[in-house]
Amino acid sequence: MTLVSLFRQRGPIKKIGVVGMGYVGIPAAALFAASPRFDIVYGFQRDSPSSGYKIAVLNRGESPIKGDEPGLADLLMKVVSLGKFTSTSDFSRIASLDAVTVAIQTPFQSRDDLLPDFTSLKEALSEVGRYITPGTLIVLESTVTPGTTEGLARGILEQESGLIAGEDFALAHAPERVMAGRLIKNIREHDRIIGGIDEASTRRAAELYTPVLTTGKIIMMTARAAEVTKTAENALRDLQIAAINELALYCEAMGVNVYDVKAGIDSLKGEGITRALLSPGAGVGGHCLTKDTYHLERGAQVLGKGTLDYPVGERSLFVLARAVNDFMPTHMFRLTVDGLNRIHTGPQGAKIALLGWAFLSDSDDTRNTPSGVYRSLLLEAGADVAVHDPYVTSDPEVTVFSDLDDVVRDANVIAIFTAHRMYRNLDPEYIRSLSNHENPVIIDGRNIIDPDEFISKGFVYKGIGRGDKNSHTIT
Ligand code: SAJ
Repeated sequence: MTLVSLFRQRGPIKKIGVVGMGYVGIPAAALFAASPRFDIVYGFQRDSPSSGYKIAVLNRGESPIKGDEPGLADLLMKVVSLGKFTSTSDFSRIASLDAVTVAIQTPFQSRDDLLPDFTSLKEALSEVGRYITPGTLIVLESTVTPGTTEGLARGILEQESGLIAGEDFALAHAPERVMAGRLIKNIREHDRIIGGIDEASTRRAAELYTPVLTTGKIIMMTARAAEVTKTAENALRDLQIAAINELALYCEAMGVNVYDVKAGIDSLKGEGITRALLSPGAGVGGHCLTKDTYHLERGAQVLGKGTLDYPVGERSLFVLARAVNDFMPTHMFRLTVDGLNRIHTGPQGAKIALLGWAFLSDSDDTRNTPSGVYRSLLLEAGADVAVHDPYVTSDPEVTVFSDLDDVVRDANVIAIFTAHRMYRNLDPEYIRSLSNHENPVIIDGRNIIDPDEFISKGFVYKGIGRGDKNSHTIT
């Protein structure tokens, strides 16, 4: 019996499982459950010490996701009260389902050897494989190294189930494209890339996602093309940021304001000729852009082994972009030292006010924050660092203060790392009086303050890309 006839026998998808109750799985499950096309959705979550609590929270119709997620809490309360969504750690229920999506995060052990840490993903796939039945659809939503769906995932699922992918069950990759703060909106409105290991799998996966899309369209391709699309769309964003960061470093060295250059270049408009410059800054954090390049790279090296044609001895442009972006916190350290040198002192014993611990403006997400690299460099140089962030209440690594005055008081240096709204209207006079120094140093990592306002009040100013201001005379 072919896969298509198995689908015909089973009928349209009615019962769905989502594995991994994280910031990807929860909104996906809620949206599936809210659709009249589906009867029941199970949210599978390992009853682990760190995440097991989510099961009870979700079954109360509440969201365990921190931060503001418009529409999610109401949706969860609605689908739970309708009895259309249940969270459980009992994976055996998968045996009664038509489709199961897997949204387990895939970090990297270390960036040096490009080895992804698929431990959690493997565990989840083994659990799923144990219970799938003929005619089930399995969809990987996690961002994975190209080749994983048809390789590692297919292998584990076939091994555990004794079934054959493409004959007994369908397998596809539909990468998530959600951004914290816009989870529900992104799932509904972003186009959805759907890549099956074969045509039948692709079509069955399209049947699963079509009902949750509002303005988003389905874009079909192979599983491997879908894996490359997802990792490349982030590698390319990282590359765009690296390009403007490198230009900012050049502009500093040449005594030019990078924002004049950006405005100049952006003035080139028209079909296919805009340069789409992004913003230079103190660094790139988060867990999308900091890892997806390495997934893409590994895919090209493993799948392309022996066939990849590339300039001999040249480093991958994407990996070099990562190096440029990862250099930016070090550059912020260099600007800090230069600023202190201008007032004939150095980092040893200096008090640094680090403004912004979140990796993204007006967010509490601290994953891979560039601020961490800067703080470590300063501690190594013998400085004393106090961290402020209006949104981050606690962090396993550092004490984060919420009172700005406490952090700025007696500081030699004020370094802005995150473009949080409240940092946009720092009052130069007030900050200087709090610092208790004649010429405090201010480092603007996100171009959110006016250099002249601070220079005129006696600050030593340094800004990313501000080659026109970084050697100003001190008033
Ligand atoms: N950043 C810059 N300059 C820029 C843009 C960002 O330095 O011009 C820095 C940010 O400060 C931050 C980091 O890069 O530290 C990442 O910023 P981001 O806006 O890319 O936010 P992410 O990491 O949450 O990226 C996510 C990605 N979404 C998914 O992977 C599903 C990315 O593909 C989206 O493009 C991005 O959200 C988005 O557009 O919101």
